[in-house]
This record gives sequence, C-alpha cells and structure tokens, in this order.
Amino acid sequence: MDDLKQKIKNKSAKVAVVGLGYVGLPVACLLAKAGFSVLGINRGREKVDLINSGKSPIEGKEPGLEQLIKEALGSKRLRATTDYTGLNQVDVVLVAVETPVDKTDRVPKYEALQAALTSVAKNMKRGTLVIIESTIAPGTMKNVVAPLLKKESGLQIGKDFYLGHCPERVTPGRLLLQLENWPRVVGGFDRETAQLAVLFYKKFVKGELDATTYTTAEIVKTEENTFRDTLIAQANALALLCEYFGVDVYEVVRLIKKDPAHTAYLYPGAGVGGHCLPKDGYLKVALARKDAKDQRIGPSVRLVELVREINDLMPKHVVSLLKEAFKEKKISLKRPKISILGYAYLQNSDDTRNSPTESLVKILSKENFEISIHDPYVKDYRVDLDSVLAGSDAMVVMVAHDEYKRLSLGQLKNLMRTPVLIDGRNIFDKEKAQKAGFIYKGVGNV
Ligand code: SAJ
Repeated sequence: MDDLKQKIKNKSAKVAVVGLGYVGLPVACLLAKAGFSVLGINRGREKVDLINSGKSPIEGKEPGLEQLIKEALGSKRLRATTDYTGLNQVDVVLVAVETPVDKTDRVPKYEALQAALTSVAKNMKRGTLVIIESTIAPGTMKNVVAPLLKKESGLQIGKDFYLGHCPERVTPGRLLLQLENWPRVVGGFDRETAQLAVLFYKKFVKGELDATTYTTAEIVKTEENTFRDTLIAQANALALLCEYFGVDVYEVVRLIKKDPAHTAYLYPGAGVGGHCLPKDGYLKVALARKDAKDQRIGPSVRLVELVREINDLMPKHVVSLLKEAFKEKKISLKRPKISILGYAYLQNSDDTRNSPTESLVKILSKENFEISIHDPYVKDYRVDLDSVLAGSDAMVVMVAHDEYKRLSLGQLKNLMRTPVLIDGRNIFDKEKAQKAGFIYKGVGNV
C-alpha cells in the first residue's frame, strides 16, 4: 500500500473510471484536471467516440464540462475506450455505472455493476484500489461487490487489492460544482483503505472527506435521498389534509416555516420524479427487506413504502381534482381536451426521468380525454403554447417552469373553451385565477 500512497501523492498513479455517465465523466475530467492520467472505460462505442471527439454525451446544461473534456483530451491525460485490458497498468479504479431499481419488484438491477466488476476483476493488477461510486443498497459492498471481485480475481481484499465505496452527491446541472466542492463520505473495507481513499480524493475534492466503513457509506447515501423523499411526502400528506379542511396548504407551510425550528419544511406538489428520490428509498431497504419481520427492519420498509405511496399518489390526485372541477361545474363533455403544462421532472430542467407527468398522461390516456402537452425545455413538447391551450377544457400545471409564472391568466382564458385550471405547483394565485374567470383547484388549495 505504501507504493500506492506514494503514487497518489505525486499523482503518478494511473486512474481508470468505469462508466462515463453523469458521474463518471465529470469525475474523469476532474482527475485529469488534477494531473492524473485517466482511462475512461464505457461499454458503448458511440459514447466513447463522442467523448474522444471532445463532446459531452450528457443531456442538459453542465457548465464547464465540455471545456474540461477538451482540455483533458488536449493534455493527453484522458482517453476513453471500451477495452478493460488497460487496467493491468492502472493503480486506482472508480466504478460509476448505473444501479437502477426494478419498477415492479423494487429490487436493484445490478447487471451493469456485476458486468463492470467482473471485467475489472479479470484485468486489474495486484495492489489496485477499487472504489464503487454508484449509489448501492446497504449490504451490497459486503454481499455482492466483495465476493464477486475476490472470486473473479482470485485476490484477497485488504491484502492483494483494496476496496472502498464513495457515493457521489450530484444534481444535474451542477455536476462539476458539487463533485469538486461538496463533502464526501469515503467508506473502506477497513480503516487503512478508507484513509488511502481519503488521500486519493483529497487530490481533487475540496469538500470535507469523512473516512468510515463502506456499509456506513451505503446507508448515508441512500438515507439522504430517502429523507428528502419523506419530507416531500410529509408535505403532500399535509396538502391532502388541508383540502379536507378547506385551507390553503401553502399558507400553512408559509406559517410553519416562520418557526425557526421548521424552516426546512418542504412543499407539496403534483408528484416526485427524478433519478434519485423515486428509487433511493427502495434501494435503502432492498437487501434487508427479506427480514421485514425483524423489528429492526420492519419500520424502515413500511416507512419507505408509505412515503412512496403518498408521492406516487399525487399525479392521481391531480386527475381527481380535474374530475371534481368538471363535476362541480356540471361540465359534461364527450372528450374533454386537457392541456398539460410541464413534462420535465423538475422546474427549469429538461430532465424527464420518472416524471410525474408521465404517470398523469398514463392515467388520462386510459380514459376519454384528449391530451396536449407543452414543455419549453423538453424537445418533443417545445411547441407553441397557444396552440396547446386553444379550445382546451382544462389547463393542468405539473411543473413550475419560470416561463409559466409569467403567463397572463386573461389571455389564457380567452384561448380555452372551458376555463378549468388545475394548479399542481401553486404557481397561480387562486383568487386572481377565480377573478379571471377560472374554475381553480390547486393541490392542497381547492
Ligand atoms: N419536489 C417537490 N417538493 C419539494 C421539492 C421537490 O414536490 O419541496 C419534487 C420535484 O418537483 C421533483 C422531485 O421532487 O419532481 C425531486 O426534486 P429535487 O429538488 O429533490 O431534485 P433531485 O431529484 O434532482 O434531487 C437531487 C438530490 N441530490 C442528490 O442526489 C445528490 C437531492 O438529495 C438534493 O436535495 C436535490 O438534488 C437538490 O436539493 O438539489
């Protein structure tokens, strides 16, 4: 290990990054910028060629990334390939491949991780430090990663090679900023390995680095996003309760947040999408779920299930509000036209992964509604808003894109056939909407 420490210290250590996605590629570029020689490995030939031509294959705006790729290629410090054989010259291997959760049985799909680890094990040399950066279920390092690497390489962990887990904390649009500046939890097979990994990350991460065990690191990462998902579910449940009592949940939340102890209270809305929150709760309990009868595990499993049930309910609730509005005003149309504003999972983003609007469209399509969708950020829906709204019987706001907040209610009403406004993100003022002649129903404010 001393030889490896020296190579890390003087940056002569050769590094490989397996999986050049929204984590692996920025990490590879930051390592090259820090002065390391980096081998980027990805299974797709197309993505490899794109990166080697200086282009970023990552959707959405990532400030500085493409420039960093070009500099890394220019300095000859970064090369992308589909071939693992170069690992026999490499000292540190980071693995950042996808770890999705199966949408039906909620079990983590580790095929990409297992394939990557098998290739790493078969090609790495003695003395290599292997670090998993993907978000994985607690227990994965101990029960999946370690046994696979040992079996496929024939080497002993902690003796012949070193193993750690350092999950990333990144948000699309801020990848480089967060990878370089945010604190990181650095988990190791043993204390020595964790310290070695801290020494490595210190070379390009400015944030605080906390050494711990790799199982602790697995739990920290999955709990962080589960916590946020839970806070949002708390707000969504409150919104439903406020509808029952006929009060405005946003007024309630505004007053709650006045309490210095509760400024972090989050907001209800039309649902929870994205690449992290909908899956990380399931990931957190995935390997322990088999012991759900154990009183140590049961509460976490049941809490995750309830939180996900509440957040997944919200797009369905938007449909109920729509139907209630039609019913209350005795609007009976053969095939009402519904205009949906927002398809991305997040305001001012083009990312549509696990979008709540996808669930909404699935529900409406099963019933007799005509649907038209608008989203200024999403290619397929970047259409003329007036044409989406023309002759429509309801406008459903699913995403709080800034552009929507500037719309004139008067103009919108003139375009529509029936002035129903279902506000899933509280971007319009209820009274003003009603004054403009709308039948207004907001999530948590009916
Ligand atoms: N949402 C609500 N109410 C809220 C906040 C969000 O309904 O008060 C919805 C959003 O509309 C969206 C979903 O939840 O559909 C997720 O939104 P998000 O703000 O959590 O954004 P994400 O999914 O990109 O979360 C990421 C996470 N970061 C990492 O995984 C490292 C999350 O832990 C961060 O807190 C979040 O970014 C952030 O704050 O940037």
